[in-house]
Amino acid sequence: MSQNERTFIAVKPDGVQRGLVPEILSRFWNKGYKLVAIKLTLANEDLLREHYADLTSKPFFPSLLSYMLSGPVLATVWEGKDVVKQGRVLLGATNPLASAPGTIRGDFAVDMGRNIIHGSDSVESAEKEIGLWFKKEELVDYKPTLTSWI
Ligand code: 3AN
Repeated sequence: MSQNERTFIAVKPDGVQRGLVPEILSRFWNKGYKLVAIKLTLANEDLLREHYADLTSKPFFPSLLSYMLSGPVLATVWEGKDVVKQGRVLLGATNPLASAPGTIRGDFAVDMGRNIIHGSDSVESAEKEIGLWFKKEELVDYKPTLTSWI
């Protein structure tokens, strides 16, 4: 845990096309996190194979791949205290049947194969994922004026 911990959060193609981007960004801002990188991007297969390296042998991997390639993804990096774990709390459980109301998946998803959003599951994965999706110069280093208010 650290004040400067960072996580990678991606709004998946279904979340982007359902117009959920403003809602999702608000939840992270309202919680008190600092946005340090953001871009709308089309993933490619090589990137996704690295991003989901631990899932490539799963039976659902081909459908996960085509889902993630089906439209633009909003890739973001957020910074702040415990942001990796807190980000997962804001997301809700992977399976929408288990995700509590009040979480992003609990409020907006019904299908595990279309669960709107990705969030890093550990500080190590966050570092790997940030490096995969962003160039160093895309991470904006600034001091928010309201930090001390949160
Ligand atoms: P999370 O995204 O919550 O970290 P992972 O890493 O286990 O969950 O799975 C990555 C993505 O793979 C999920 N967000 C979901 O889109 C898809 N996925 C995981 N398990 C299944 C499954 N059993 N059936 C279909 N898709 C799945």
